[in-house]
Amino acid sequence: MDIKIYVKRLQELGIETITGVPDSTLQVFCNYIGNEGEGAFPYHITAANEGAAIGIAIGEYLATGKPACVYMQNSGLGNTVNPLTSLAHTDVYGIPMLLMVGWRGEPGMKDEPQHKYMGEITPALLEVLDIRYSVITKDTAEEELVQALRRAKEDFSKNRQYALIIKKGAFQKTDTALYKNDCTLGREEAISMIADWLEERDLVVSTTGKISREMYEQSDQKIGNHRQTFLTVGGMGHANMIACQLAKRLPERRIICLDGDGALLMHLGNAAVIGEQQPENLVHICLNNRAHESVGGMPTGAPELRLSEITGQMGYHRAVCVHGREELQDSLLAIRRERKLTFLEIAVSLGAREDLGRPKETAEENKNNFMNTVMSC
Ligand SMILES: Cc1ncc(C[n+]2csc(CCOP(=O)(O)OP(=O)(O)O)c2C)c(N)n1
Repeated sequence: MDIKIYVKRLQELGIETITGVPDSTLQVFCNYIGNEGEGAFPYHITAANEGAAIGIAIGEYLATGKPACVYMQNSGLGNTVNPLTSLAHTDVYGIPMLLMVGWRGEPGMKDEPQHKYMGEITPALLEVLDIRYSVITKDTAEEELVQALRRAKEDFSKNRQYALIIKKGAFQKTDTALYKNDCTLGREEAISMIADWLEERDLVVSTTGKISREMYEQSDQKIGNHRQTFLTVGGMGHANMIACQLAKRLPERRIICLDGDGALLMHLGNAAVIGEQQPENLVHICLNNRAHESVGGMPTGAPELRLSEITGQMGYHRAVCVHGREELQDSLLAIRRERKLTFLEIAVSLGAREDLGRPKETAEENKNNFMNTVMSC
C-alpha cells in the first residue's frame, strides 16, 4: 500500500491528531508523518508509552469530538489495556479512536521470542478488549482500506474504538529517513568500552532493542561469553527495575543497567523509585541518542531532556552526562573508585552496524546462564 494513499484515507476520517510509540513495522508510516508528510495531521505527539497515547486520544476527543489515531507495536497493546478498559470502553466513557497496531510475531512468520506470544494473541486480545479490527497487508487494495475505515466510522458513531492490524511490509518502502544528532561517540563503541571495564563479578541488565544485541556481541568479543548479562528483550522500560531489585538482593555485586533514553522515558517514574530505594551498588547507564534508534531512529517524545539533571534530583548520588571517549573513560574509572548510586548518561550518535547479530540461545537458556552466574562466586 502506498503510504500517501493510506494517510489521505485517514485524513478523510477526520483524524487531526496522531500519537503513539514508533515501531519498525510502522517505520514507513512513522518516517512519512515525521518528515515528508509532516503536517499531514496538525498534531503529532510521540508519547512516552502507548498507554499515555491512549490518554492523548481521550483528551483529543474531549476537546474536539474527533477520534485520534494511536500507533504502536503490538507489544505496546499491553500498555494500553488499562486506559482502554477503564476509560475508553463504552462501559465507562465510550471514547472513539483508531488504533494502528504493528504485528510482530505474526504466526507462521519468523520473529524473536519476545514477539511470539503477543503475536499469537494480538487479534484475540483486541476481541477481548471489545475492539473490531481489519488486517492491512501489502496486498490490501485501496477499496478494502476504504471499507475498513467505513467500519471504523460506524464504530466511532457508537463511541467505540477500531483497530487496523498492520502486517510487516504492508506499506511500500520509501527513501529511508536519515535521523542524526550531533554526538560523535557511537552507541556500540560506548558499550564496547563498558564491556572492557566490567569486572568478573559485575552483573549487567540491558534494555530492549539494539542495546541488548550490542552488549551480547561486545561481551562475547571482550569477555568471551555473555553470561553476566540479562537481556531484557521485551518489556521495554522495565530493565532498570529488574536491575534495582538485583542490586537490593545482591548487595555484594555491582549491578549495571544499560538503559536507553526511549525506554527510560517510557516509565520514568522508575528512576524516582530507584532514588528512593538507594541501591548503592547500582550503576544506571543511559545511552542517550534522543531517539528510538532500534526501530528506525525516530525522535523520542522529549529528545532535549537532560536525564542526568532529572535523576540528580531524584536521589541518585552521582548523576553525570558524558560526551566522547575520554569523558566516558574518566567516569567509568571514577565509578570504580567510589560505591554510590550512580546515573551515567552517555550522549551517543545514531546508527548501528548492518550486520549486528541476535542472541543465539533461547531466552530460557540465557536466563539459566545468567542465574548460574548469579549463584556462582
Ligand atoms: C512496549 C513497547 N513499545 C514499543 C516497542 C518497540 N521498540 C523496541 S526497541 C524501541 C526503541 C528503544 O529506544 P531507546 O530505549 O531509546 O533505545 P535505542 O534503540 O535508541 O538505543 C522500541 C520503540 C517495544 N519493544 N515495546
